[in-house]
Amino acid sequence: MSAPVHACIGLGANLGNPEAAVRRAAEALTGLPDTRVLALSRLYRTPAWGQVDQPDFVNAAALLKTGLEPEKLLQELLRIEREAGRDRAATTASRRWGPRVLDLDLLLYAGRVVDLPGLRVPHPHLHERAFALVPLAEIAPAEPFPGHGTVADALRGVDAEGIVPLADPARID
Ligand code: PH2
Ligand code: MG
Ligand code: MG
Repeated sequence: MSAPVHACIGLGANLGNPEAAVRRAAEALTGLPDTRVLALSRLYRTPAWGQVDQPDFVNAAALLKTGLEPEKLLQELLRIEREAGRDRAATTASRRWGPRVLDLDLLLYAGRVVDLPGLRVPHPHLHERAFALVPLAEIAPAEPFPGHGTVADALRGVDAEGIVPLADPARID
């Protein structure tokens, strides 16, 4: 087991009940071995990026402290996606950036660069995705983002138009 480090996870969904899927996935992160969830952002409604003819997404971000190596952490994220009903074989090849019931992305890991088949960290599109940077900057603005300074630095380079927090369901006034 290695010394625990910060890892940043992006959560997203836009099929079925995306809000419930993101909340359930956040809950599942709390059950990961050798890992603590240090912070979870609010949930945001975000316009679809990359392929715009699909429903809006619900996105959020989580900051973990984990002893899992990046490959092992990725395996756990893929398991949570599968348990939420995501079938990669059915969607990935035909619809890159298409709709999904749940997407968990390893965005940043300990300020490190990882370049393996199937796993690149920082996530190769993070610096251009306001839907990922806005929630992440809410909980981890100072997190190092190799090649881009910090999360807060990267956020200044994107257009956050149309990204709005979901109403807090507990609040009645
Ligand atoms: N995920 C994608 C493609 N486009 N757009 C938004 N708003 N949110 C996402 O999570 C998202 C996307 C592929 O992973
Ligand atoms: Mg993704
Ligand atoms: Mg993904």
